[in-house]
Amino acid sequence: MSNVLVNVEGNVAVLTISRPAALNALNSETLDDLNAALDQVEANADIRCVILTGGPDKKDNAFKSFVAGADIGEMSSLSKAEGEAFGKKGNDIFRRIETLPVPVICAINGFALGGGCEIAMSCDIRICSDNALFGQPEVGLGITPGFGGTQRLARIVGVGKAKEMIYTASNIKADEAYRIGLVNAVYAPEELMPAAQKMAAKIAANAPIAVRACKKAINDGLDAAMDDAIVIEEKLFGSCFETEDQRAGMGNFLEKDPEKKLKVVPFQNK
Ligand code: CO8
Repeated sequence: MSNVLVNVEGNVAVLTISRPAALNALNSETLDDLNAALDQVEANADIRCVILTGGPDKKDNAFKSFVAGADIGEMSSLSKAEGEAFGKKGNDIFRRIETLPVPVICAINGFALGGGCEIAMSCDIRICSDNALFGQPEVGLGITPGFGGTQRLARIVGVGKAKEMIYTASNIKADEAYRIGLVNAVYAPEELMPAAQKMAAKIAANAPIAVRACKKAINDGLDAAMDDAIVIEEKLFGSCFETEDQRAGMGNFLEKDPEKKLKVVPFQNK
C-alpha cells in the first residue's frame, strides 16, 4: 500500500500524502512512494497540472495535517553519513517536484512543519486552509532544515524573515504566511480543494506547451543573470511558434466570427 495516493481526473493529477499514523510525516518509504507517484505523473502526457495535498488524520479522520515534517523517529539514530544521505534523498525528490514540467499547486491543509514546509516550497504555487501552521522547527531538534528550507524559504519570503523563522523555530499561522508571501491565498478548510481544483482547471485549459515553457523560463531564469535569463525566455518563446497550440490560440483571437471567437480553444499539447 502506497503512502501517496494518485488520482487523475481529466488533465489534473491529485497526489495525496497519506500516512495517517504520523500526521503524514515523511519517512523513507513515503519519500519513495512520492518518487513513484512523480514517475506516474511524468509518464502521463495528458496531465497538465498537479495538486499536492495531505490526507486525513487517523484519530478523527479530520484534515489537520498537510505534512508534519520528516519522520523524527527514523532520523533520531542516523549517523552523519546517513543524515546526509537522507537529506539528499528528500532534496532530490523535492527538486524533482520543483522542476517537474507541469505546474504543481500545493494545497496545504494543516501542519506544514519542517519537511512539510519544505516540500510545499518546492511547489510552484501554495494555497492553504485557515488552520494551516507553518514553521521550520529543526533547530529545536538539534538539526538544520535539510530538505531545502535554508535555501527556498529565503528566496520566497526574503532573507530576514527566513532567518527569523529558522533561528527562532517559531511557527506562523495561515494569515501571517499569507502576509509574508509564503502562500498566495487562505481558504476555509472545506473551500481549499475546490479552490485548488479551480486553479488547476484554469491552468490545464491553457496551451500546455506554453505553460510548461513558462515554468521553465521562470525557474531557469531565476538561477541566471538577467542577460542570460532573457535569452532563456527568447528561446522558449521562439519554440512556441513551432506548435499547433500557438496557431490555434492566435487563430482563435483573429477569428472574425464572434461565435467562434468566444469558443474555448481545444489545445492539443502539440
Ligand atoms: N515524525 C514522526 N512522527 C510524527 C511527526 C514527525 N515529524 N509528527 C507527528 N508525528 C506522530 C506523533 O508521534 C503521533 O504518533 P502517536 O499517535 O503514535 O504517538 C502522531 O503523529 C500524532 O501526533 P501528536 O499526537 O503529536 O499530534 P498533536 O496534534 O498533539 O501535535 C504536532 C501535532 C504539533 C504537529 C506535533 O505532532 C509535532 O510537533 N510534530 C513534530 C513537528 C516537527 O517538529 N516537524 C519537523 C521535523 S524535522 C524535519 O522535518 C526536518 C526536515 C529536514 C530533514 C533533513 C534530513 C537530514
